[in-house]
Amino acid sequence: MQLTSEGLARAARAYASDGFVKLEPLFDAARMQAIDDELARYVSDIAPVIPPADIVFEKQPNPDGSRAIRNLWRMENHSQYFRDLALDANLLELMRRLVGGEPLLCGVELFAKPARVGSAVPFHQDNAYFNLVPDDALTCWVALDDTSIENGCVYYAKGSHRGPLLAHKASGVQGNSLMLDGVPAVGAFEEVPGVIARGSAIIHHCSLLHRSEPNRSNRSRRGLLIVYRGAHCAVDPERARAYRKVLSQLTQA
Ligand SMILES: O=C(O)CCC(=O)C(=O)O
Repeated sequence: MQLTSEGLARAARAYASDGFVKLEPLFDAARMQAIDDELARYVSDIAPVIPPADIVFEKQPNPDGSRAIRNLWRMENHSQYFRDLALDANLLELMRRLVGGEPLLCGVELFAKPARVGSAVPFHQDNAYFNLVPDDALTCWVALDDTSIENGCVYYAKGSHRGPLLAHKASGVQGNSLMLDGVPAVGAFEEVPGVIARGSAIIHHCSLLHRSEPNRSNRSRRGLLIVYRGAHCAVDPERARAYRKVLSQLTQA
């Protein structure tokens, strides 16, 4: 993907006003095939030997009884391919524009949402996890499968990134420890379903409210997430302490 300067400006405008922007497509068929190949290698050869904290399984097994991967975290630490993909010069140019400074890679992740057993992600703002000031961080969510309402696409609350960081509490969901404390008032925001084709992506701001539903279909819904922040952002120590407190309550429970 290489955006013209007009394309970059258009993407930056949509991102600033809505808190998210679609890139249709981001990667071509050859790149998608290479990502699939590396992911297959990752699952068969790498996942069995990564630290337990870097993989989360669905509570429910696959219909054939096998364990279903829900999330893979910190993939850039275990695969040079995914690290290089995230540090692609064209991608970094776009991220530089959107985070308003030098983009730093925070992580490459998989939200797998397997057919039938893929679980929901509660409403949250990513900055409840990151605790960054200013909140110049984002996620580039790349569709490895076509997404739909039925297979659990992500829903984005348009414009909600302009509000403050809201209170979050422990969610009890493995893989997504935090959820918004309460639900946004009905009609407060327009919720936009992120229905996109394989190879397309949606970039969302870390203060944007978003969520996803279970995969009720027979089709997998894999998202590869690449997270960046501006080098000028710093972690707010007080908020980070509050987040660690929630985490420690979870591990003691
Ligand atoms: O993929 C999903 O279902 C949720 C993704 C998410 O929470 C995120 O992109 O921050």
